[in-house]
Amino acid sequence: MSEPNLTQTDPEIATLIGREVQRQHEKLRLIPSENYASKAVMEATGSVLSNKYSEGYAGKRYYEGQQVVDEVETLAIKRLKSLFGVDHANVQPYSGSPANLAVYFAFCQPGDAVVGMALPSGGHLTHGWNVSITGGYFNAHQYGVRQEDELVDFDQVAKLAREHRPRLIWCGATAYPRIIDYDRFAEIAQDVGAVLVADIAHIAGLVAAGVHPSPVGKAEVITSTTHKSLRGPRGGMIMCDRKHRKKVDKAVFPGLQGGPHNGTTAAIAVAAHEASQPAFKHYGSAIVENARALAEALCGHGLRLVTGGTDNHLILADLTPKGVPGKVAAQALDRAGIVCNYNSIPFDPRKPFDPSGIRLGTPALTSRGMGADEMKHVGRWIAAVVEAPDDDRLQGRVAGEVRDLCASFPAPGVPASSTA
Ligand code: DSN
Repeated sequence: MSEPNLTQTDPEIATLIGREVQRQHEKLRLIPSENYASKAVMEATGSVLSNKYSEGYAGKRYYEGQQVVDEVETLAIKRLKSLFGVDHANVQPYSGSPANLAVYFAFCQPGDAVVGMALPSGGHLTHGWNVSITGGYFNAHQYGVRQEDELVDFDQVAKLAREHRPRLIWCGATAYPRIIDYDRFAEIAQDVGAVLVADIAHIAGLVAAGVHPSPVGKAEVITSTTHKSLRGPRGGMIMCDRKHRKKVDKAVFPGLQGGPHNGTTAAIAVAAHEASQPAFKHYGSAIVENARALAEALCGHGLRLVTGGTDNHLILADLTPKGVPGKVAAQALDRAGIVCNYNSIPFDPRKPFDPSGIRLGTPALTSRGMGADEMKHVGRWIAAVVEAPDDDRLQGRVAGEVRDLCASFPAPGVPASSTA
């Protein structure tokens, strides 16, 4: 008798996954940190490699049977080194937060000073925000953006660096729609002898495609997730200068983690291969063009965008002038088939769980092959729903139009839906 499949073994979970398949087919996924990984990436992720334990690194493991895994991990590292032009890559971090924590462990003692971007200005929790372990165990000083133009306040970065002489300066963001100026950050870090760490989680795909400046040669350490604009599996990585290799590897294992997730490692290798193809350059450009087109459409419909627009994959809309809280808008949009997240804006007078903004991004829509024409429709739908978040009939009508649009743009990596 053949082995039972998921539907036979656990129909409840199989049904839930089926519903998620349908959701991913028929909704517009505009959360900027989400994407559709390719079928090849999904296959590698769910492969037999995840049955294997491999604590250690290639050639130096604590378990036997690494004939295949050693080659897989070596290939992933080689491909990332070539894709980003770095000396070293560690592909074992389970995701972005563990990657960042490993960097603290490699370079800092508890209580050491660090400088990072504040969460409400667009930074990540792990860049030293107070509710994160990174804000609790280290002496974290946070910079923000300038009130007048909502761009990184480099005077504040320099002042904090001079005052506190941090071990690490973090740059990179999760809700910042403009180019990160790595030269300015590197200058400040050099002046005070700090290690500059660039967290490129959101923009890794844009960097790989050459449509956002690369931090290589400016930041000694670069961290990232692998599943956002890079279109890899859910995972993390750390890239660094040769001189930091040992420290970084030791911090990840045995410092912070046990066995790497080998299916993920293989899928990172696949994603790095895909990102090295000429088509990925077009993909990266299209993400940015789509974000610009969506930003223009939203501005045209009277929405206020933080910094006035975008240079990357991400848009932060301040809904204060519309008198609609971000959460109310995000929930109404979800009912209309448009999925985004509510988000704080710089100097937000509202609380993080009920902030003034929504955050939108174009990587997933671009993976479906949508372009500037589609962004105009999306912008119109978003503006209409935000104007009337209680209008159920409008949301139902938009959800239908969204479903029709999605039907013409198949979602990569998502199996055919039985109902879509
Ligand atoms: N949670 C991610 C994001 O949505 O930006 C960052 O880790």
